[in-house]
Amino acid sequence: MRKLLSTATLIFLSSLGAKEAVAASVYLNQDNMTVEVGSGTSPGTFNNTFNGGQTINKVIDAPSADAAEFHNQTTHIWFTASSIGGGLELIFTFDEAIDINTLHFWNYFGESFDVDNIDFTFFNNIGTQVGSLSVTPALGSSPGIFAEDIPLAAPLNVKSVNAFLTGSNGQVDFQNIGFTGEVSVIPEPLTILGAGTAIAFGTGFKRKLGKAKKNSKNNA
Ligand SMILES: [Ca+2]
Ligand SMILES: [Ca+2]
Repeated sequence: MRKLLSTATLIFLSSLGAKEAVAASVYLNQDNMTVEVGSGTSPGTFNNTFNGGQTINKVIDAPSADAAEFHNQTTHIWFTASSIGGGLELIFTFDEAIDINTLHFWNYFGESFDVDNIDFTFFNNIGTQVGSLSVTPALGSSPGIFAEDIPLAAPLNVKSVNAFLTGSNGQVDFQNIGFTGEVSVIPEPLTILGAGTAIAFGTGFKRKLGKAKKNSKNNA
């Protein structure tokens, strides 16, 4: 029986392994996530951020993690908190659950306006908080601003991320946020059904074996 059960377990694990093997690295931007300004944003002003009908989407429009962006009115976000400690809250929602491993952050290049701290909170696909951590991004490059790649020890199976961005002087100015991760490997109902069938089969087989043993004993 133990042998049969472990065979069923092996089938189950190997099906998981097969899925992990095909999991590809994915860069998250406006193509596979959304962003909105959170209600936790402190009192303050967005300055020129939304001039001319521009939207918060310009925070996730970098086409790749290594793309350069130039600081102008159409590319950056600038928020000024009314008091020190205040900040901008952004909520990112992924199309599917992701195991995030890297943050890409295009910061402003001057200390008077750049982002000094980001508090991240992570949520799973049913909206339960699954972790949090803080990062202190470096100053951006100039004139072309490239992303700083920061390893994120984020929990697995993240569906949405809350980011609270602050500057020590109340200024929050940056170009983009992006993430890299892998699509989470969540066992599908069919896989679980398959494993269950294998276990049931094992139990039935064992019963049959027991019966055969009994019969041979009787015959002896
Ligand atoms: Ca941008
Ligand atoms: Ca600063």
